[in-house]
Amino acid sequence: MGIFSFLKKKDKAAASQPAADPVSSAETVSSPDPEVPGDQIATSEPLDTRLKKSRNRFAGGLLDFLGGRTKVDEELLDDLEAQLIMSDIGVATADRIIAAVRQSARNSKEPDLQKILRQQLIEILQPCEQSLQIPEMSTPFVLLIVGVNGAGKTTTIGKIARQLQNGDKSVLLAAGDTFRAAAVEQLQTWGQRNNIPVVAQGTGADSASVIFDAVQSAKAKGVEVVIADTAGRLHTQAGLMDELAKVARVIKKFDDTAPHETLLVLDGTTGQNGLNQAREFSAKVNVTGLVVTKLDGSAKGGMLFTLADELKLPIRFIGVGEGIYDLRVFEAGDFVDALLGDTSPDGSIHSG
Ligand SMILES: Nc1nc2c(ncn2[C@@H]2O[C@H](COP(=O)(O)OP(=O)(O)OP(=O)(O)O)[C@@H](O)[C@H]2O)c(=O)[nH]1
Ligand SMILES: [Mg+2]
Repeated sequence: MGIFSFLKKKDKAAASQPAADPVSSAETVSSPDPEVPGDQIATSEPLDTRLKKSRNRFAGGLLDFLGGRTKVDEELLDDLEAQLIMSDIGVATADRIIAAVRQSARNSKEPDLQKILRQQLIEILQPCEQSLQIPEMSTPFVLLIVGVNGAGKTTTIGKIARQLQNGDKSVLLAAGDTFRAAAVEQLQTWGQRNNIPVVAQGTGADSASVIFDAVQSAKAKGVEVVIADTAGRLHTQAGLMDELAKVARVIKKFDDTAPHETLLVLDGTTGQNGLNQAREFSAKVNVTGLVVTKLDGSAKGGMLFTLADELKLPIRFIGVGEGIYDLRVFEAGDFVDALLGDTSPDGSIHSG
């Protein structure tokens, strides 16, 4: 079987066997399953349609501002920096973008500010464009999902599980959110409807032991991937934050290379707060990748640039809706294009 890759758009275009391609088969589904939560709003819309609201917030102001400005001087760059900061890009990152834009404009005889800006934005994100790979292993690949309350953890688990399932990977879910009464039920219901086993104990059970049991059970059944849900928590909840570190420690007793991926789920509408969350969670567990959700909503999108610039962590996926297929492998160029709008041959950008 080899390595399982969550496919990017360009990989999808190259794939000759659509049936073996989890993402494209997901996106071409035309008849949603009414029994599956989220399937009612399954979508095959392109990314720029899903990010329309974010684009209006991010680029709307930027494009109005850039329209008709031809001279690149310090006043313009100051104004541009202010616009970037208003789009949720942190000050330090905005500074770096402006320095790069200034340099690039100086090196060009007839600087095209929009093109230069687009290029700089892509350069910041590019190193974080690293899709999640699941290698062939003798023990289950353990994917631990962490984040604050309501960030979109459980929804993201459903979306990832569906992509794996469509790619013929066997999956088992661990109901590690033992804190909130409805959480175990939410995951169990979803698992039943999708034929994905869920290992759970009651509310109040020890999260680490639920996840440990799940990994053991997956090993016994030959299941390839375990996705472990955890309770939402704030960095100020010391007990819950310590519990996360314990979860990671306990899993290691079974397999000292696990968890193989710890995904931090961040709500894209929380702006700069995402950076603090990433730092706080990274202090407790070894965060190996990010998922930024809700980019279809009121997010401005600038948060990703700050995350990329400050943390250099892989951004594995972006969440672009509540539907089961609304999870995209992160691609820097695609994201920037969707955020800025189409660039026409004359270099001008249209926001839709
Ligand atoms: N619009 C939109 N909504 C999303 C996205 N991802 C998740 N949501 C919604 O966000 C809400 C919270 O999602 P959950 O998956 O329950 O979040 P959670 O992190 O598991 O929450 P807790 O378990 O309470 O900590 C739900 O209403 C989801 O439908 C997304 O990409 N776009
Ligand atoms: Mg949850």
